[in-house]
Amino acid sequence: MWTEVGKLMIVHMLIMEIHSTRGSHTYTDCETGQFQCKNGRCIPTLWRCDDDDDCSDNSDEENCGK
Ligand SMILES: [Ca+2]
Repeated sequence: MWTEVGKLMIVHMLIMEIHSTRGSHTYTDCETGQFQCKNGRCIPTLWRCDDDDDCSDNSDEENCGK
């Protein structure tokens, strides 16, 4: 018979499970050396501020200190 604490533990474990399966590869995480566009795309940091719209939303050409 489940106690209230037991139920909470089960729910907690399920939530952690969902987090760990999602966490490995979300579109919000770029690898080291990559720049994340506002649309979530990852491009090499070298492509930032090169006067070319690599993000398709021009966010890699923003805040370039022009
Ligand atoms: Ca660019």
